[in-house]
Amino acid sequence: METIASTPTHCPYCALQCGMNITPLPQGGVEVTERTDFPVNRGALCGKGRTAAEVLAPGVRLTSPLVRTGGRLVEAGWPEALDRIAERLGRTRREYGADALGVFGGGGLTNEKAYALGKFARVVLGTSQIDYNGRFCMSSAAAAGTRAFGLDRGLPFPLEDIPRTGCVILVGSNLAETMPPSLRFFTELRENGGTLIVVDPRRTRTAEQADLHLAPRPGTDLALALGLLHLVVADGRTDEEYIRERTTGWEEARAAAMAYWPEYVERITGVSVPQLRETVGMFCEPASAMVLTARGPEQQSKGTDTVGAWINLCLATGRPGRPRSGYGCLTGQGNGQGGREHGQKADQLPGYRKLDDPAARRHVAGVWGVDPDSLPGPGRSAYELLDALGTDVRALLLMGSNPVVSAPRAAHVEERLRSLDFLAVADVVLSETAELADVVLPVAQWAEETGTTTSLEGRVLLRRRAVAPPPGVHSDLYVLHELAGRLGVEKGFPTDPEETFEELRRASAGGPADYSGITYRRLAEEDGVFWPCPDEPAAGTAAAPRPHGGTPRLFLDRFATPDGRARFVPVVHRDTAEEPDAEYPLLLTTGRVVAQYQSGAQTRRVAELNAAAPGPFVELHPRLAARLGAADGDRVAVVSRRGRAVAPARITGAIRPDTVFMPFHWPGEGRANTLTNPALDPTSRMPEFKSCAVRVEVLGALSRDAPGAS
Ligand SMILES: Nc1nc2c(c(=O)[nH]1)N[C@H]1C(S)=C(S)[C@@H](COP(=O)(O)OP(=O)(O)OC[C@H]3O[C@@H](n4cnc5c(=O)[nH]c(N)nc54)[C@H](O)[C@@H]3O)O[C@H]1N2
Ligand SMILES: Nc1nc2c(c(=O)[nH]1)N[C@H]1C(S)=C(S)[C@@H](COP(=O)(O)OP(=O)(O)OC[C@H]3O[C@@H](n4cnc5c(=O)[nH]c(N)nc54)[C@H](O)[C@@H]3O)O[C@H]1N2
Ligand code: SF4
Ligand SMILES: [Mo]
Repeated sequence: METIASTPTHCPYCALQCGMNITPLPQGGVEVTERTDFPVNRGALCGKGRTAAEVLAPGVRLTSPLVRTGGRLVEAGWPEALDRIAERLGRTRREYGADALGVFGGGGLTNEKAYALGKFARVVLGTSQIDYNGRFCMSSAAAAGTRAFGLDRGLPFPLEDIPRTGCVILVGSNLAETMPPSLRFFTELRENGGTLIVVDPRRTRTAEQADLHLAPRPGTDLALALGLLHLVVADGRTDEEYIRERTTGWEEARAAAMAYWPEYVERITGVSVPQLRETVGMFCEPASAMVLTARGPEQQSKGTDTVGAWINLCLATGRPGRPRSGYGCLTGQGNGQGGREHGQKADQLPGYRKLDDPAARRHVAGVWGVDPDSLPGPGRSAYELLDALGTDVRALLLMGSNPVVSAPRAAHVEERLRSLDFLAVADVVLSETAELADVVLPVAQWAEETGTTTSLEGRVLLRRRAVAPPPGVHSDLYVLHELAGRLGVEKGFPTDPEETFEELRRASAGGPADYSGITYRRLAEEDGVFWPCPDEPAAGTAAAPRPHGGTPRLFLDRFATPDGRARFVPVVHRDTAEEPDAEYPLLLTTGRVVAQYQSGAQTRRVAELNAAAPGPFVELHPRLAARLGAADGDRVAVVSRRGRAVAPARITGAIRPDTVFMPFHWPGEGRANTLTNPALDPTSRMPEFKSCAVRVEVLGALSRDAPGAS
């Protein structure tokens, strides 16, 4: 009997990038099986990864371009669809100038696509108006990491260091649901005698694993970190030698923290003084310790300073750049790390270079074969770009995001998208955003095309093509190639991912995220390569040089700042942009459930996942529910200054009584982002997804109120 070869590859969804095998089935379709040899997940997959192949089915995904005709989206051929896009982009540029063209990308796109999209915007369209959904994700941690260490790589060490450290403070991550196979590292940490502290306003599945759970009021992590630093200083637990030799700016940061007396911090955060003291003891006692943050403290209008405060705590206790120690951010999307390095961000060029740096412009323009002066400057951040649609920005090309569901103040964003002169969307499914488009292009998916991603560890991985896409489907690189040609740029947009990667290597060479020593050949043989990996020998002898091995652990000798020292940043606590008041007395926070991914565009199309998580809900504490007169399952309206969302109540003692929680995976009346506040962090331009003021109204239970319903 013929055996069909299976292809080792990686999951299409989150930043853990679990290894999996894909085997084509004789009857059509593919099977996903575990792959035990990949060290990060060692065969474990969550339900999303296990069922990912269902979205490849022709009935589920798009297989023909759609062009709006007489108000409706109707099937069309590729040449017609591409001609329409090129013609409309060209016309808009002639009438209104290049900055009337917008581009919106995504952290799920491979490195090759993110690179090509950024180049397309700057070289073909000539617009500065490009940004991407990573701005909604880890941009605050990225900004704080760059400020303190001179470099942003989410985790500066591999996950395998976690079980061997002494203590981890996990701030606002629910990884038991958002990256289930990674929980193993924390279980092993505790088995090895280390301790886990979880900071989350909810007692999540992750918090249940912790030795200590702190449940602060949403948006107060900054005060919490300052209070812990105050106690570290007061108890004489600072590492003076480390501070002297490896940092600058301590005096100012220390002075700023000294105002945060434990009792004052207890009043702001709701975390008790004994718990603060216990945390400091657990964190300072062992020889090694880590702080890891995720979206809880980061998606705040003070996210950058909040992460900065946690970094200050790590620096004062001598953690970063020491073995099995330091600060890390748990990046979220499949290529959330690589997607922020290669130029789809408003202020950035490939290799994590800065668009306003003359040397960076010269280098990249040289690789691209264009005049450095022809490259536009930095543009608007994601929310500001979406907010400008229909006014300054009149035509948009969108690839790899579904902002109708995932952007803050989503009803307004939807209205802005509708007001565009022209919207083109490339997607694998007809997302809620694609439904608004003038042209929709059906693109290939992870199992159907080769490309690289960079995981939350900074590990560059090869995702391999295992099956051919169905007829009628082309890749994102083909889309950019064809549009570039139609807009007069014949060269420089190959459809082959490896050819694109070869150019990315050269563009990134010498930059902070240097990929020049990484090749597809190497990635096919190794379990990924950690950047930076310059194209120069780093080991072996002069006679027998060996290629650079990549950099699993950063900062061991020096930080990436000009003087090699980490920088303390003096930060102070500030209120949430919208504090509760008489009219809106509660705080809403938002997040995820294990069975749905992001805007749900892909996972809402998988039956097993929908059965597990069929729709939105509102978590209410029993005391709050009693005060409101809400019973479990009652329909409740959550109302903010931006709008109203309706979903069933889920009553649980796992949440603070002053806080309500909604997952954001669904469109329609239960869309959490109808409510959220687009107040932006001044540095990272991250919106405040994790706290806004709301009130809850009970609409009544079908079972109790509606006659005849039961
Ligand atoms: N199942 C699933 N997995 C995913 C995703 C998904 O959509 N679904 N998305 C992926 C992506 S892109 C990302 S970014 C990651 C996100 O991964 P996580 O950051 O783990 O996800 P969230 O649920 O957004 O937020 C984590 C926790 O923050 C808490 N929180 C809310 N407000 C605050 C606060 O003010 N302070 C603190 N300390 N905590 C707070 C919430 O209660 C929540 O439990 O997940 C990735 N993995
Ligand atoms: N209230 C609230 N809102 C949030 C968050 C929150 O915690 N709370 N979290 C924010 C965060 S962290 C994130 S990352 C965003 C994510 O939100 P979105 O940016 O909406 O992310 P996805 O839902 O993953 O959308 C990706 C889209 O691209 C398509 N796609 C997948 N692969 C490809 C590809 O290779 N090419 C193309 N062209 N398309 C592809 C998918 O089908 C899908 O329609 O949501 C943010 N919104
Ligand atoms: S944890 Fe993330 S990478 Fe792993 S299978 Fe689940 S969604 Fe995929
Ligand atoms: Mo994210």
